[in-house]
Amino acid sequence: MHKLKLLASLLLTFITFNSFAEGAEKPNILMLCVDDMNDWVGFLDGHPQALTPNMDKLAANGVNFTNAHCTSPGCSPSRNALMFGIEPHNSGLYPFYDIVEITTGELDRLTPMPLHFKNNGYETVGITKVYHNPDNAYMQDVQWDDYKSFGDSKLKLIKDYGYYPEPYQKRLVACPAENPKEDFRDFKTAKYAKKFLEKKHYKPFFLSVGFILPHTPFITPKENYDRFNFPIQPPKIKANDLTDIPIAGQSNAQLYVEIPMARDNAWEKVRRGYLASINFTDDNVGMVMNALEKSEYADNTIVILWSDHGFHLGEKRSFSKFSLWEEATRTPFIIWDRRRKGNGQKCHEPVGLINVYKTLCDLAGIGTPSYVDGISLRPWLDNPSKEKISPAMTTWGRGNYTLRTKKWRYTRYFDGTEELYNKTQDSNEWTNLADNPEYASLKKEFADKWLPKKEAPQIKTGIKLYNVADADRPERVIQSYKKHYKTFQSEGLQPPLD
Ligand SMILES: [Ca+2]
Ligand SMILES: [Ca+2]
Repeated sequence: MHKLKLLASLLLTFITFNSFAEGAEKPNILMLCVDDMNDWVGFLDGHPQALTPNMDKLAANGVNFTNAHCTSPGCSPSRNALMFGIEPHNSGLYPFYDIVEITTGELDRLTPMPLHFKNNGYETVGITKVYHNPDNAYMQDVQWDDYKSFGDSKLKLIKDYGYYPEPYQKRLVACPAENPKEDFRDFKTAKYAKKFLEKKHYKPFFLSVGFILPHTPFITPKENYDRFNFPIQPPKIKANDLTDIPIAGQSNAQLYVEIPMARDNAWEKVRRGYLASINFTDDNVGMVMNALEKSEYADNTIVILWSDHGFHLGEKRSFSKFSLWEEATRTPFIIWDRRRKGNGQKCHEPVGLINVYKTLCDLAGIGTPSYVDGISLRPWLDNPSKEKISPAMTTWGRGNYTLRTKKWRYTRYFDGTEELYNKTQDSNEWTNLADNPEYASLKKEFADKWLPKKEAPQIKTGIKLYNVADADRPERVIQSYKKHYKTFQSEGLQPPLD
C-alpha cells in the first residue's frame, strides 16, 4: 500500500512537472469578447466624449487595428464565424441559431476554437457571453474545462434618469440602476476572471471573458452615467441618406426604432446610455487587465480584444446592427503579444475577425484544422504598416456581402443591387457611386476577385432569428420595412427618402 502511494505520488509529480515544462513554452491567451461595441472608444476616436482609459491603454500597448470588420453584423453569425473559424458562406450559418438545436450534422466537421486549444494542451475557461447565448451550451463539457455564465442580480432601475420607453421596448431602455456594481453580470464576469488569474495554473490557459454591455438594454451603475454630461454630441446623420441605396440595403435600416425615439426626444439619452455602457465595460476590462498585470502570467499572456460587430446610433436612419454599412461592420480589435515588434502602433489595413482563429493558433505555435478560413495576422503584428491586398469581407444573409479595402467599400446584395463608397472622400458613406459607369470595371474587379464563387446552403435546423432579406428569404424583411416606412410618414417624421 505504502509503495503504491509513493508510486502514485511520483507519477503525479512527473505529470505535473512535465505539463509545466511544456506550458512554459506556450503563451497563455486572454480573449476579451465585447458585445455590440462600435468605435465610440478613445482608441478609435469615434466619439469625443468616449471614456475608455483601460482599453485605450491596452490599445497603446498592443497593435490597434483601426480598420477591422466583423464577419457578420449579428451576435450569432459573427461569433459562430469567429469561434469555429469559418465564413458563413462556407458553413451555412448565415442567420441566428441555437446551435445546440442543429440536428442535421453540419457542425460535426468543425472544431470550436477552445476545443482546439484544449486538444493542444491548454486549460480552457469561458465566462458569460463568448458564443451567442445560449450557444455556450454547445459541447460545453467538451470544449471548456470550466465554463461559468453570470446574470444580473435583481436591478432597480432609475427610470427618470435616462430613457424608459412606454410602451416598453427592452432594447431602447437606457438608464442606470440603483444597485452597486457588484450586482451586474459584467462585474461578476470580470471578478471571476480576476480570481482565475490569481490562481496557480500548471498548463497554459485559454481564458475567454465575455462582456454583454454595451448590448442593449443600456443599464449600468449610476456612477457610469454620471461620467457623461449633456449635451451628448450626435453622430453625423444625413436625413435622406437612404435615397441612393437599393431596397435590399434600405431594408437593413431599423427605421421603426426611430419612431419612439423621435416622439420621446430620446436619442441623446440613449446615446448617453451607450457611452455609459461602454464605460462600464471599460471598468471591467480594467479589473481583468490589472489582475493580469499583477499575476505571474503578465509576461507570457497574449491579450486579444474584439467586439462581435459595431452599432448604429441614428446613422443611415438606423439603430443597432444588422447592416452592411461601416457603423455595423467596423469593430474595435486589439492584439497584444509582448513578443511582437509592432506593439504600440496602429494598423490601418482592412482586417476581419475571421482571422482570429488562425492568428491565435499561429501565435501559440499550434496548427489549425484544415477547413479554417482567414489568415494569420502575425505579419501585421510585427509590421502594422505592411500593405494588405485582400479586403475584409462581411456577410449578412446568403447572397449579401460587403468588401472593405483601405479606400473602398463595395456591397452586393442577393438581388444583384450594389453600393460603392469612396472611403477616402466619403468616410460617412453618404454617396453611393455604384450606378456611376466610371466605376463599372472597379466593381467587376471586386466581385470577380473577392466575392464567394460558391455558397454553402443555409443550415435549416436550429434557426432562431431571421431578420434579413437574403437569397433564401427575399421578401419578408423588405415588406416589413415598407410597412414601417408608411408608419413613419403617418407619424409626421421626416421620411428617410425625402
Ligand atoms: Ca453583438
Ligand atoms: Ca446615401
